[in-house]
Amino acid sequence: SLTSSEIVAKEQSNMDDARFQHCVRVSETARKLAELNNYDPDKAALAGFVHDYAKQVPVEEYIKVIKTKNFDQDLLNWSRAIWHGIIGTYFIQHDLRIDDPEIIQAVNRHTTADVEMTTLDKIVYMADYIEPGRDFPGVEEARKITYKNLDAGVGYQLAHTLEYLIEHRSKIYPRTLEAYNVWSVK
Ligand code: DGI
Ligand code: FE
Ligand code: FE
Ligand code: FE
Repeated sequence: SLTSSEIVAKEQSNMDDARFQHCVRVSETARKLAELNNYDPDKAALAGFVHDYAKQVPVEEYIKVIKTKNFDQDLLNWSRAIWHGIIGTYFIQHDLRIDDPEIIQAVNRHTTADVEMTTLDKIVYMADYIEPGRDFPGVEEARKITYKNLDAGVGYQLAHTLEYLIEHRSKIYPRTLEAYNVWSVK
């Protein structure tokens, strides 16, 4: 496996500085959420750090990986917003040599969430949403809810993401909708 400074160097060279700083803040926020929810803080910090490793991988490279690496071919109908979590795991395993199945699953689920979520899945999903660089209407409420109750944070984020996607007439990934039905519906 790679040393942590090798992981940091690879990550830094795979994205611009704004994205790298976001990953650092998600890592710190994930560590905090782990401490509050009795989860391994170092593992949460690593998962948070790598979660967007593949965010700026070129479209052509994604298409090649979907076609040659046994991914569901329906993924060709989506875009980088969906790919960088689900297929991002391929690049994290291949380039960063991180194989921990809990970390890989948390990255896979970090954009869409899922019907079943482990504590680490929830930590990464919420740290990405509430890290201190985020600034959108409702982020303060999201922080307050999430620091009090991680599950309630997941429900809050899914409902607001669905509202946002519908408002912009964006295509909803079925897993996002299925997760909303589990975590947000009263
Ligand atoms: O990678 P980040 O920007 O840090 O955050 P993220 O991985 O949570 O991605 C957020 C974006 O993903 C946001 O613009 C909404 C979008 N997204 C989430 N669920 C869906 C989706 N986009 C589409 N088209 N469909 C979804 O179901
Ligand atoms: Fe992301
Ligand atoms: Fe997210
Ligand atoms: Fe992110």
